[in-house]
Amino acid sequence: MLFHRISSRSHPYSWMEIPMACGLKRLPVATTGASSKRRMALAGAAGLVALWAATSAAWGQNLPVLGGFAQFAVRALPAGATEAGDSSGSPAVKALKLTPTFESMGVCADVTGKLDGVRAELAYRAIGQKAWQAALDPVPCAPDRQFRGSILLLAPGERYEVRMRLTRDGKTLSEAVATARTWAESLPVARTVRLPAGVVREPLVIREQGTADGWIVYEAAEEGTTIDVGDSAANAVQMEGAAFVQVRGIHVRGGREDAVKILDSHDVRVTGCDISGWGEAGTWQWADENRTRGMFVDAQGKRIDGQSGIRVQGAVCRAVVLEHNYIHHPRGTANTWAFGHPHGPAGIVLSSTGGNHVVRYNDIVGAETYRWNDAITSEYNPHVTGGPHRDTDIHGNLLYLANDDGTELDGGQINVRYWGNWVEGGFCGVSCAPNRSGPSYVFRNLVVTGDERMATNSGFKMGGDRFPNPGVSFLLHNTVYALNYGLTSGHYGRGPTPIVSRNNIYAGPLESNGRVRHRHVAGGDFDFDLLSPEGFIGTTQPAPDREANAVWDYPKFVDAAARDLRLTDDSPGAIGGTPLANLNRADKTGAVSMGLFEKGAKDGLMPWRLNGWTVLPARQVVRVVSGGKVQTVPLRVRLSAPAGKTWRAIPGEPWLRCEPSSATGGESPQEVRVSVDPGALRPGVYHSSVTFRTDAGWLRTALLAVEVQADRRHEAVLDPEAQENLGGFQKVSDPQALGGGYVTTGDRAQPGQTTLTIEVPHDGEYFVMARVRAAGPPEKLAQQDSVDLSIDDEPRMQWDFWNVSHRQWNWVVARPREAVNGRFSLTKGLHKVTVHARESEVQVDRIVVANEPFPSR
Ligand SMILES: [Ca+2]
Ligand SMILES: [Ca+2]
Ligand SMILES: [Ca+2]
Ligand SMILES: [Ca+2]
Repeated sequence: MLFHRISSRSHPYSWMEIPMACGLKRLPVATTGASSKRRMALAGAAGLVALWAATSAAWGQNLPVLGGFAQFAVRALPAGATEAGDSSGSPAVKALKLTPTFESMGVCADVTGKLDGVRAELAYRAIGQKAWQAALDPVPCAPDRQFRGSILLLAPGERYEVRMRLTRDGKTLSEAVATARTWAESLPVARTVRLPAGVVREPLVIREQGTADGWIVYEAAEEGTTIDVGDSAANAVQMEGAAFVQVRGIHVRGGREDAVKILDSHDVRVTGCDISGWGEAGTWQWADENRTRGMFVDAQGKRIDGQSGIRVQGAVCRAVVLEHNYIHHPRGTANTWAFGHPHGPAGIVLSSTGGNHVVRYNDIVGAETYRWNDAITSEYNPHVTGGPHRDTDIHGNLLYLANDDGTELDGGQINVRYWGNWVEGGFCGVSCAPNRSGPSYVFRNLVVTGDERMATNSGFKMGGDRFPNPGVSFLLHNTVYALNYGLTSGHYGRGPTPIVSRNNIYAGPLESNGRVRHRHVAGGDFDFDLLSPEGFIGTTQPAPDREANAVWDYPKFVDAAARDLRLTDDSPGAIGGTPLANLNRADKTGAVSMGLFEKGAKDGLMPWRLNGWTVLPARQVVRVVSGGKVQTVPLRVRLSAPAGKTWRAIPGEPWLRCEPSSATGGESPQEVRVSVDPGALRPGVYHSSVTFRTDAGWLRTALLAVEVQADRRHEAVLDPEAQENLGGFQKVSDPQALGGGYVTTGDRAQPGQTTLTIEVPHDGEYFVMARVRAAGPPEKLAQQDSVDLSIDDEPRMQWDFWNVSHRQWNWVVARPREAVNGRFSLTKGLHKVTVHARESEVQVDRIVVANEPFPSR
């Protein structure tokens, strides 16, 4: 066997800390009677939590070191303690339950017997195959007295045998085998309802139920069906109490609240729909200082939030498949964190459902002025039933431009799998907080961050210990290209939460990017990742027991700007990963590539879709002049079976055009010329897109960052070190800096200021930029990344840079909450632009004010 199993060696994940952190009130209360009293007396608060019933992730025992991966075993009980429940006798699997999707199998094993030191192993094989394949070790989930795990990357419509073994000290104690078939791609259709061609103004309401052997399919007319209800109904499409129903290929427009609502329905599919124009735009408001400032409110003054392209709601909802949908241009947009938690539209919401869903191959595409709150969101984040809840797959999706999270997995996260997704633009990429029960598997995703202000918290947002027995989150083989942190933990409680991180790349455009902020001395099983040397915050770095086998270096990507995040052959991390069961294989030399792509991957295209369906480059930067001439950029489209025969291009903006806009595919790539008409665009950066759809329903979206320059640049440039009067700023001579020097706020922020007087030639919009750096240690960058800004005699505005390095100079555009889009209106004449010291160790090399957000041309 090519992979090794590896124990987590010397860093026990000490759950003994939980009660000390959170108090007795949150301990499990299931035990009663004399024995529990005795346990309490003997073991105290800490010992109680160490009972099997609460040691949901008690790994790190002295298991033999065999390789690179965490093993999970039930931890030994404290001396004198006894177990609750079915705790006597030899350990055994009482029931082995399999819950399939198309490509995964959730495994839950109820176990009995005396379990301390017991480990479970999982293996699988397709019926008819001889050899068992190893899967990742399942984890003990104490409150349910279960071992749980997932088998990944299976074939659809195939019957599999799954074997669980309980072992202690390498000896098998009990073994159980169960079989189940993964979901088939094709549906047995009893009846097809053809919808009328053209525009239908009535909502489509479905309360029907088919059967497992006879689905009912609602399908668009050959010529196309648009259901456009405007504001006349809450939803354009509504399923209520439906079952074994598919809705396919329709254009969905409007709906006062959500475009598509699936309420208490099971075994339903929404396939290949084009969904836009729902919800309420609202009014942006400023008046209410505390509650709604900076948010969009309805006529009653209420914040608008959670209006979704597709809403799945209610405990009856199970086995809901949302696939191949193009979800875009809601009526509203979300505020940024400049005004507190974002409120606004979502692409998909999973709200308190029964779980076991699949969300795959959707393009949830925002635009510069149509930002998601979360592209895929959970209701309600702290509930076990929140979000994907359990036995759910989210894969192969594009999630573009959220002001909060690309995806929330928040909730139970019981056998939730998230892979092959491309998250682009977001304050956070993927939220895994809280993980109430676990385990969840987040693997081989591309996460690129940056919200509307180009601000980032982190690529992965991980939980804490607010709830007892948090579940394990596996982060495996992801590539995080973040502007700030690669990962932060401690959300939902400050104490530790179980994370297993392997073979990930945590990086970004600056060398300080991708830092992992995991505060806790205990907990967190991180190893074999590629991190920047600035990297692991919250412990001695590199800690001997954490990231012991990491590569502390900067990756070399094929073309990060084009979002080809493959590693070059000579990049750090091209070897150095660890073999993982069910997920990778070492090559002939024993090497495993870190990050999202295997070595030798044919293209760097995300998200994971069918072979033979590519649109490249995945992203490009286009420079045009405001009011100027049309600029054309090429895309290469390749389409072959089974992804479809023909394709059609859908520009994401009225100022984009594609030539040709449709064609028949073929083996050789076709060139599509995308023209950008900047005639009506003000100077600025516009995150936009072109989406391609094939006749078989497959989507691909290419991203365009359009930089619109001013027709004539007007700029004022200041080297602050050349100023006479700097207040508390100190001058530093440095031949590497522009103009031979810079100013710094020093180790303590003194009241310093530097003023640039500019003559504005015309009334208009201007941007303020600065070339900055932070001098202090990288773990303190967050305390070294802001100044205040004032214009003329107006009040000061806080200017957070969001992205600084301690070594590299970086240009940042001011986007304070008073001007989130960076635009300041100035009238013709003289103006004073003043930068005031605010935090320590901030270095300012140059300040530029220009009528476009580019520091130079
Ligand atoms: Ca949420
Ligand atoms: Ca969120
Ligand atoms: Ca700060
Ligand atoms: Ca300078």
